[in-house]
Amino acid sequence: MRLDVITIFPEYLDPLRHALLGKAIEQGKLAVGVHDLRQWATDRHKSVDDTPFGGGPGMVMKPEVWGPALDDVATGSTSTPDLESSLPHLNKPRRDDVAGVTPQGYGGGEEGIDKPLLIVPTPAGKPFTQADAQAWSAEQHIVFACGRYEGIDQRVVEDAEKRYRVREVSIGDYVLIGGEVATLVIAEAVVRLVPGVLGNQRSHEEDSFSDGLLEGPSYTKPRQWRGLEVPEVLTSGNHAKVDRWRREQSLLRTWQHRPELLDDVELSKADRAFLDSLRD
Ligand code: 6GU
Repeated sequence: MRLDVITIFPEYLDPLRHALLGKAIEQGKLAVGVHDLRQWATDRHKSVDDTPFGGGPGMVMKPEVWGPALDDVATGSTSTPDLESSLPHLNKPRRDDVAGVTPQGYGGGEEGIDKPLLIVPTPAGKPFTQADAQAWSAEQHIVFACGRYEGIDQRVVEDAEKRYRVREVSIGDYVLIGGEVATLVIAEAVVRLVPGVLGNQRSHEEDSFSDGLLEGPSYTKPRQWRGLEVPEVLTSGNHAKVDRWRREQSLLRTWQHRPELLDDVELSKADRAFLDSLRD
């Protein structure tokens, strides 16, 4: 997979070189290019924004700068070197390393799969979900356009449809200063699902959201710590009981923190009985 990010704050994207993503770069499973938008500014002051038509506060990012930037990045016609991994990596296999997963697209009508995917992070976008992360993990080339200020001239997004499949997405109901941190969030959620990057297939089949429920609590040794015991069922050796207990912990957490998610989950008779017992 190749990721390109266009931003006026390239150093903000440095975390992409570290940890899991750094390892993916090191292993050749990921290439990342971070591009300074000002490269495409044409005036003496390298300005990238201007006052909004119709008046109002803030500034809007200029189409004459973003247009050529997106043209060049779509075709790889840039001079920026790719990011290097921060890790002098110990090529030590992890205890849970197994073959990766098969990425799952959304299925059905693929619009111009040849075009790269352009992600425009914006609080006015469609909510980003685990299903998007799963689908995008099968992409060859994803470009992120990070806007600052009051956003990017909307004609840039419209025009980009010629060369990209464009998605305007939000990572939550709050406002960030710009799209950079949202890009880090989305990139991490997507890249960890690229086959061979995370290592352990089961660990994301059991992720919160993958089955529509939140994950329950986890425990490790020691059995007793600061007077607190690990739940007895987990040390019982009874796998059926452990599975049932974990399912109920997931149901409990979801009921406590995200009750609306329960509307879209397939519930067994036993699940319903457990949830009914909570409501009493
Ligand atoms: Cl994706 N971008 C910005 N700038 N703010 C946000 C956001 C994205 N998602 C929530 N707030």
